[in-house]
Amino acid sequence: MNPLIITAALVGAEVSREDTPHLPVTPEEIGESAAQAREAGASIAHIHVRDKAGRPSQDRELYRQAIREIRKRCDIIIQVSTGGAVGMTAEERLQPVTLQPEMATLTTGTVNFADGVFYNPPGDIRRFAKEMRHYGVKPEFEIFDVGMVGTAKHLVEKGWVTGPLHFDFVMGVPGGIPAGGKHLLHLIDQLPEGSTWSVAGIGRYQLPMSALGIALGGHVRVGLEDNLYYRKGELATNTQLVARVQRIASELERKTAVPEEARSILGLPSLKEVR
Ligand code: KMH
Ligand code: ZN
Repeated sequence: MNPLIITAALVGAEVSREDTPHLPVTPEEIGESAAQAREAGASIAHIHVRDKAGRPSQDRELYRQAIREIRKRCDIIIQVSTGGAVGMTAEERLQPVTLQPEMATLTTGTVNFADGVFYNPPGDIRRFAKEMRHYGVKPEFEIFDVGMVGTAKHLVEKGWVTGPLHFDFVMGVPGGIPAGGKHLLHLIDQLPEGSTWSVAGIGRYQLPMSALGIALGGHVRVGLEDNLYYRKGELATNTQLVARVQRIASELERKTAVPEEARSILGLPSLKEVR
């Protein structure tokens, strides 16, 4: 099987330090958490940033600092969020794309998100895709429900996104597609030939969905953005969550990709060419 890409979703926007003391919030903490996740087997760091009060932010300068802190320490692929937090405007959310990170998320539809609405109307989706193309940023399609795959394919048909395509199925958000094997197989079925995919299970679904992703030849996203617990009642660190996936993959005879291998699988240029 192809080497496994583990994405570490280190921060997120919905979790706070009150929920867990292990959440990285400052640029230095995000840099340190990314380096530890890389050491444990992650090849992509999916990041959000926080302001001084720990609130979710999409501030370009904060992203610049976080990216610098990560790069000081390691070669992990840096993927910024353009989802931000529920309620943010498109302008706010797009800020980190202008820093030309290697990757950014692109959600291709609106979805209820617990008590809020994660708003992604067609005009915004097109705008996000075009900005990413303009700045040379590879999108990761963030799929919270089945219809979003069709919208992603439409962007490709129009030429606003070009391959190779990468999808992340976020499963188990209240309001989105439930986490489960049948739903995952259905999502995989919708993908254009040659696409790569990863799966992120929310909360207690993180572990079983990771195991399915490994076994089915896909890739896996874990981290505190999606799940706070190692097991019931026991808070996790990002490193522990990544290391567990690495161990399961190893038991299943699936090698874990280092960042340069992940770049090659995803069709990204080598870091040496970027630097
Ligand atoms: N915080 C969610 C509303 C992304 O990073 O692109 C959206 C999100 C997805 O986290
Ligand atoms: Zn995110």
